[in-house]
Amino acid sequence: MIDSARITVLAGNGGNGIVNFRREAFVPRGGPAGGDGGDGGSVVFVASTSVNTLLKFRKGTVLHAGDGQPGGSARKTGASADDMVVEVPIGTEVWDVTGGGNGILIGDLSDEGSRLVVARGGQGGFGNTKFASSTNQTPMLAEAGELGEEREVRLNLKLLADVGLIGMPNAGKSSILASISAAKPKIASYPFTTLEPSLGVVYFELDAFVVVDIPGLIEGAHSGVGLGHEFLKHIERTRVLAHVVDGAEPEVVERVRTINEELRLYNARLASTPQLIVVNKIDLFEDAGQREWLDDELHAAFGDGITVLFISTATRDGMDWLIAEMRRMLEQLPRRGSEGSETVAAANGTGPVLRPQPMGRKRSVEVVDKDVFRIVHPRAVRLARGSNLDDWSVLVQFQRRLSELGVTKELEAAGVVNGSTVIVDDMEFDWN
Ligand SMILES: Nc1nc2c(ncn2[C@@H]2O[C@H](COP(=O)(O)OP(=O)(O)OP(=O)(O)O)[C@@H](O)[C@H]2O)c(=O)[nH]1
Ligand SMILES: [Mg+2]
Repeated sequence: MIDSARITVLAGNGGNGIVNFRREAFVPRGGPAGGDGGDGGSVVFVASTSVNTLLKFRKGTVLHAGDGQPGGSARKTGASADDMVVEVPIGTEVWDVTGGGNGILIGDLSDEGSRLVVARGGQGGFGNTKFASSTNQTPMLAEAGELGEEREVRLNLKLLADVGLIGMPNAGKSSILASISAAKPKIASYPFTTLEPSLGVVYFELDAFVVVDIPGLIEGAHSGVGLGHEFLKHIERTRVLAHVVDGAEPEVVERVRTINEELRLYNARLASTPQLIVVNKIDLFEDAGQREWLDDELHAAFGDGITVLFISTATRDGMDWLIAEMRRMLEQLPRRGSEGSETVAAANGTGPVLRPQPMGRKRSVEVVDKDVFRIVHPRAVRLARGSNLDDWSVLVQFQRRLSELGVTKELEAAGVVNGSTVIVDDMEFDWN
């Protein structure tokens, strides 16, 4: 059972802005007309009840959102890419492990419809139209699109069980879990075989649900007798309880009643969780009448409305029926987290959006060496990448823009003087 996965997410790059001029008769260069690039798509996770496992995130999975298109002539903005929306199971934690180690928790998708922007798409670059001003009618600058974010993330799924298997030791709870899911709990003919809870995913038609098997309960469990007490908390949030009882032992009704009383004493809410009575080991019944007689007794004791199933994990008698009944009961109950208007709004895409905090503002300039400086201001870098700085007239405009961005001031504060070497992206020029 996969409950953890490590994948790469790549947001789309923004499209480049372009340098372009309107064509007019007798005018060598009409007004600037270079359009902006479109935005790159983001990778967005949405918590959904339609997925229950992380199985689709196989090792080496790369989720890659599309790139924005470059700008066009006549001020046409390039098309933005759609966000890549990926459904993940409710209860998925997203850890950024790009920097190694345990990583940083960037989101916890615990409610249906909650969204997390895992990697933000790059913004489109400005075309030269955006750089026109009263003093510069022929702007030669354009920005390259911003690169989309790239992250390594680990997904952790905190499995919340839908159905809890409860009952006295040796009733066959672990045998049931092993029979209906791929889980391999320890099974043995003595009480207290199960020492801690185990989970299994049960696939039914196109759906799946999670079942938890806990250690056997005995009288006094609520106050710490036996092993069960410590584990009752694991069934507090299950939506259905399957109460397993060994039908071949005497006093079936009494044993069911004892356990129910323990649940009530532990937490009154547990006593009202919908329950299904599962009478196991019917292969050991001596006469056919035993089943009918027990059925009557259980209904007389716990009401006509209670569902009683007779099964045998040994012969698999009634097992399909058991799965179908668990599914039916779950279907009749509200989905976990689907109560409340806030989550309903979230399901409609208007709910809270979790977004990783952007890093604090970074510096614009780095000192590389004595008298060598690098401009790292993101907009300046994109401008350098999107413009032809080999042309001195473009370089002049670029330097003016650096001053507007406040980069010049920082360069000077860092010690740049006439003749210093300034590097931006993969270009190098002398400062003056
Ligand atoms: N004859 C028969 N034996 C069964 C059946 N189901 C389970 N058993 C046996 O009953 C014993 C107990 O089964 P487990 O599944 O370990 O019971 P449990 O309820 O998980 O027990 P604890 O973990 O101790 O609480 C094992 O020896 C099983 O092989 C059944 O349908 N028929
Ligand atoms: Mg067990």
